[in-house]
Amino acid sequence: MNSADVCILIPTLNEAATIGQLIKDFKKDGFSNILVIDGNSRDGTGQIAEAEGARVVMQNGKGKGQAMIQAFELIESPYVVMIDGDGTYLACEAPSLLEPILEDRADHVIGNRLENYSPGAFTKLNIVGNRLINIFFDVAYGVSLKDILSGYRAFTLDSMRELELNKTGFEIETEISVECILKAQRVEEVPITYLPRSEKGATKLNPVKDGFRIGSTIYRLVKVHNPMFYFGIIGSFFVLAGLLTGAFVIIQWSQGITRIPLSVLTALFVIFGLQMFIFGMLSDLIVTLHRQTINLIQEINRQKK
Ligand SMILES: Nc1nc2c(ncn2[C@@H]2O[C@H](COP(=O)(O)OP(=O)(O)O)[C@@H](O)[C@H]2O)c(=O)[nH]1
Ligand SMILES: [Mg+2]
Repeated sequence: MNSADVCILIPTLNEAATIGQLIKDFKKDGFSNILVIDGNSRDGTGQIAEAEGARVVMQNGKGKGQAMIQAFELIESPYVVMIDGDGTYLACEAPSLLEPILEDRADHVIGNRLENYSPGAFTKLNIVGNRLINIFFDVAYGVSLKDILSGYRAFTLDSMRELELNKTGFEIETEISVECILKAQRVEEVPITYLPRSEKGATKLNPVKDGFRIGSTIYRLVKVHNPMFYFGIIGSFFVLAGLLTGAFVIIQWSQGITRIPLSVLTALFVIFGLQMFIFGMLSDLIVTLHRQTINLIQEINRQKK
């Protein structure tokens, strides 16, 4: 591999404490094609990056997601490594992320932080939140990925161009992971080191607010992949509510009290809940048939080539 074929993409927002060293490390390892997409930092991040020889582009909107989407349009190198500018990831591990791609085993490689992280790199809340989000993702999408929120990734330009991305904030990694699954890309995970943030720079991620956004993104996007899961959760919620009110109605009835309005409500809950399951089954059918059509089209396209 020619290292000029690899674009190192770094989103930054006020990372003056760490960006210089990170760029130096990449250069030392032979990667000189470095693109910094900066969120109009006010601490001189952009100037430092430029002085170290990176190409610096100011993002024209807000949020890490918007920055990444904008940057993806600018890249022309066949391989891309994306990495946070906060010094929590090691530049020297980029080759191990690229390896599965260069060996043509994968289109998209995720650096898995959760196997080998330094003490203090994650807060307790972060680690619990990360694990829950990954379990939720795996159940919803039927895959076994361990760290879908990782910010250290490698992929091919072609595979990245296939992804349809819209999220502007910290949901971007979630959306990338979902899109890789929806586009049936070959995704592999490689264990990486994860270091604590430097004391000088604080995280921009709010664990509760962004955690909730990430969870709801996983849920909303699953509709077109696994509709039974999507509608099943709504259905279960209503059936459960119906069982609770129903139990109350029966207990009261056995004591000689008849609760007519609550009985009607129980019936509505249960009927609506079951209807959601039927919706789920029908949508599942549509998605399966659609997938077969897409596969067929891809097969025909491949034969044409
Ligand atoms: N361009 C740009 N970069 C951002 C923005 N928000 C965060 N970043 C960068 O994205 C990377 C990850 O953000 P960080 O706060 O470290 O999130 P965490 O790693 O999930 O805690 C860092 O390099 C940030 O500087 C933004 O709005 N615009
Ligand atoms: Mg970070």
